[in-house]
Amino acid sequence: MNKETRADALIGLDGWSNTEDRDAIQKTFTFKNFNQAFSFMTRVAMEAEKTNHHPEWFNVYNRVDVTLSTHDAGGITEKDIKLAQFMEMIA
Ligand code: H2B
Repeated sequence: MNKETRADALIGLDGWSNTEDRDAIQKTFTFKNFNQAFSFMTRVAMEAEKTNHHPEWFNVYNRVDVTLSTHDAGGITEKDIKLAQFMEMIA
């Protein structure tokens, strides 16, 4: 995905930014508690399986750090933007 396309996509994705050290995007989601965070993760997991596109993430209590990249492509693709949009829709 070229720089312009990505920049445009990021404008519509609140709180998402480019990862420093690799071609990926990231966001930290903060919820009220663990239950809310894990519910979010469960819904994202269903979508990930459906679309065969999976997040890298790290959870501590109410926080979920998400990194999205298309491993097969070695960088960001439309699939990552779609998954980020899905996360925004349900968070
Ligand atoms: N998820 C992500 N984020 N990137 C991929 O390239 C990818 C994936 N590839 N989920 C899929 C699974 C692939 O490994 C399997 C074999 O279809």
